[in-house]
Amino acid sequence: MAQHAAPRKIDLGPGFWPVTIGLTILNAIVSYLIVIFPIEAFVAEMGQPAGDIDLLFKFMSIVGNAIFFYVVGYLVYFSIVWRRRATDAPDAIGIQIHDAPQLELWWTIVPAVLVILLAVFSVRIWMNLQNTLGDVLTMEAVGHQFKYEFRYPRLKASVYDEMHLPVDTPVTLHVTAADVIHSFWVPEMRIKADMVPGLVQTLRFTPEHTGKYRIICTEFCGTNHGNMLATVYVDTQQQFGRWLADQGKQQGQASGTISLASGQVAAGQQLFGQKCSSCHSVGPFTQKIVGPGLGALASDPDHPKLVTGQAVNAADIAYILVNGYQGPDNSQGKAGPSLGVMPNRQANALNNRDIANLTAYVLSLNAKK
Ligand code: HEC
Ligand SMILES: [Cu+2]
Repeated sequence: MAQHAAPRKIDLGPGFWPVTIGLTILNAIVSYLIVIFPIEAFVAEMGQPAGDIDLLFKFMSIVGNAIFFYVVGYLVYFSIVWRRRATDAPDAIGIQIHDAPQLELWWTIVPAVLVILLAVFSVRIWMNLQNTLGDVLTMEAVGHQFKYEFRYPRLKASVYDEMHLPVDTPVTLHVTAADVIHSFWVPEMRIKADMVPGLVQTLRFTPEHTGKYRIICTEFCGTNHGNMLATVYVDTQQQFGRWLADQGKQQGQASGTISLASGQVAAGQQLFGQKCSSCHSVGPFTQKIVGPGLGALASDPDHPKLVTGQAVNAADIAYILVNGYQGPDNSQGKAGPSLGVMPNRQANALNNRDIANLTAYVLSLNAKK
C-alpha cells in the first residue's frame, strides 16, 4: 500500500462544490444579519468610539461565523462522503494525504489575511482610544473599595460616585486604583479598563448624547464589589459649567470646625447603615468585615485604644473619620499588622455634621452595653 505518496489529484467527493456554494450562501445570509443587527437597540451608543467598537465587533462576528460554518460544514460533509462502507475491509484505513501544496497554500493565506485585517482594524481603534491629541477635558478616575473617585482639574477636592461630562467634548480619562484592582466600564461607551494600583491607563472618548449612564466595576474587589456602581451624567455645556461651579462652592463650605457636642445618635445610626456597615459590624473588634467591629470600641479590655494608638474619645474618633487611617494596629498598645484602609472624609463623602453624628453613634454603641 503506497500510503505516503502525494495524490496527483485530490478527490474532494461528489458534492464538494454544491456544498461549498451552499455554505457560501449561508455565510452571506448570516453576515447580512450581523451587519443589520441593531446593537444600539440593546445597549445605546453614547458617543465615540462606541460606533467603531461595534463595527469591529461585527467584523469579528462575521469572520468567526464564516470560519465556524465552513469548518463544521466540511467536517460533516467529509464524514459522510468518506465514511467507512459496509463493503470495506474491517481493517481498512482512510486515505492518507501528504504534501498538498495547493490546499496548504490557501489555508495559510486566507487566515493570515484575515488576522492582518483584524490587527489593522483594531490597532487603529486602540490608538484612537489612547491618543490625547486635541482633548479638552483631562481628568482622573480612581477605584477604591468600594467607590469611584473623580478628580477634575478645577476642583480642589474629589467627587465620588458621580461623574459629570460635557457633551461633544473629547475627554481624556486617566484611570488607576488606590487599594486593589477594580475596573472602569461604561457599557454605553464601549470602554472598559482595569484600574490597577500603581498603573495609570488612558482612555479617550467623546460623549455625544446627553443622559445618565452606568459605570460598573467588573473586577471582584472585595465583599461589597457588587455595589460598586457609579453614574456618569452627560450634561449640556451649560449644565456642566453650572455643576462644576456648584461643586466648587460646596467644597468651599465643607471646611470649618466640627462641633462634636451637637452629634445626633439617630442620624448617625442611619448614616452608618449607608456608609459604614459595608466595612464595619457593630459587634466586637474581632468581628471584622473589612475593618474591625466597632461595637465595643470603648469597653474592650483587649483593645484599650483606637487602631491609631490614640485614646477612645470623640475627638480622636472624629480624627480617623476626617483623615482616614492605614497603619499598624496600635489598639493593644503595641504595633500589630495593618488592618487595611479606612477611607478619609472625602472618600466617604462626609460633611462636618455627618462626622459629629457618626462619632456620637459609634460612642453610643458602648453606652448600651
Ligand atoms: C472600605 C471599608 C471601610 C469603610 C467604608 C469604613 N471603614 Fe472604618 N475602618 C476600615 C478599616 C480597614 C479600619 C482599620 C484601619 C487600620 O487599622 O489600619 C477602620 C477603622 C475605623 C475606626 C477605628 C476602629 C478602632 O478600633 O480603632 C473607626 C472608628 C471607623 N473605622 C469608623 C468608620 C465609620 C464611622 C465609617 C463610616 C463613615 C467607616 N469607618 C467606614 C474600613 C472602613
Ligand atoms: Cu471594584
